[in-house]
Amino acid sequence: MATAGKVIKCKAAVLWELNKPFSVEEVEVAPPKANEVRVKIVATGICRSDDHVINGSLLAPLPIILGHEAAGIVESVGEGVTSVKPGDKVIPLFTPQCRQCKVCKHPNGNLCSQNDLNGSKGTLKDGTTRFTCRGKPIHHFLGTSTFSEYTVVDEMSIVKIDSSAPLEKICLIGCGFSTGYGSAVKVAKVTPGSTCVVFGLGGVGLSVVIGCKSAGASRIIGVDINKDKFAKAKEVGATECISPLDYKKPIQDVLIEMTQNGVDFSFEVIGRLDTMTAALLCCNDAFGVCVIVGVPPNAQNLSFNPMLLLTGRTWKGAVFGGFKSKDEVPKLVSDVIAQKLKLDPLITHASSLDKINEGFDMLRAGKSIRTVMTM
Ligand code: COD
Ligand code: ZN
Repeated sequence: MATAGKVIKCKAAVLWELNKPFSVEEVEVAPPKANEVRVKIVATGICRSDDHVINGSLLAPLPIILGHEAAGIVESVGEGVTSVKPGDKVIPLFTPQCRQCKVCKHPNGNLCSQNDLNGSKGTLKDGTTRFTCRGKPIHHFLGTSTFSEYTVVDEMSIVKIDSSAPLEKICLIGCGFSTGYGSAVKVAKVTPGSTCVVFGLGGVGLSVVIGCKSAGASRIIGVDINKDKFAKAKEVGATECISPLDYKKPIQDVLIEMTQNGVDFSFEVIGRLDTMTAALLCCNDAFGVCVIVGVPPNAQNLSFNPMLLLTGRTWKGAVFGGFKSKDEVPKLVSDVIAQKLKLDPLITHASSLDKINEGFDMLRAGKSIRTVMTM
């Protein structure tokens, strides 16, 4: 490509300060160094976790280019890159898979030790950034930074996908869909005939519902304070939906009554301590499994009576649906292409990078599930 080895000037949405709108402006994107890949982003979704950075509940260094749910095409590669080449369709991976660390070598975990989720550095693996804007270095987000026409990622944070994949849909595999779906099928391991409850019916929560349904759950109860979310939840598989605002009793007591002593599997997909407690309490005390999917507010703790676990409950969590990203994303993409998995119900709005602030306003107002911006 004519741009290989050169700095690319392009448009990106830069977040300079917390609780301020993005500024869409020209940035310089340096060429990839060794073991790095420069990608032309084709489509990127707006996820609540990006908003969590803006409002300070997820810590990341500023200024920063956010965005972590995307699909694109490789523009150029640095020395030593072997798993992708220019022209390949790819998905950036906010949970990398280095294949060298203890977690990557373990059959079960997926939180590669090279992840930038905990105590975010905001750089690539070598500790530096490839973005500058108005002469200042701009941080990377979770090794992905997809709210930019071009981005640079480490090779461990990108995977080649089928060349026939529709990028404006498949981008949801980069976060929301996989996070929710995997939480049901891989983390909870939902069983046929079981009863499940999903707290929070946003893009991730709906993907949990889809996972519960595909695993054969016979009863899937959606819980949300916004009743506008119920129709879509039922469309993708919820058998009933309730709002905590309609009851005087705590919602866990309502659910325990509805299900004769609690559900088999519960999922918290909001990111609030009170609903995390309710999710734990509403699962059956002897065999219930509760999965934390939502990101809790920064530096807040829960305290609870250990008897809740001693009786037999399981309390667990995972990022990215427990999927080992480089290994499992291509298969998820193939399942979408084969129409075994459907992403269409999750995409409510199509937009562009110039309208990014409007896209976030719609998410905050509860009006959108997923807005996908095409570049
Ligand atoms: N009770 C019931 N429902 C509520 C409440 C409440 N008190 N408060 C809010 N809700 C509902 C809202 O009405 C909304 O429908 C839903 O909860 C939340 O949905 P969204 O659309 O705001 O959010 P999502 O689905 O895009 O994502 C939410 C997560 C919290 C799961 C998000 O942060 C996430 O993706 N976490 C995954 C963890 C992870 O891997 N993060 C790293 C990159 S995402
Ligand atoms: Zn996300």
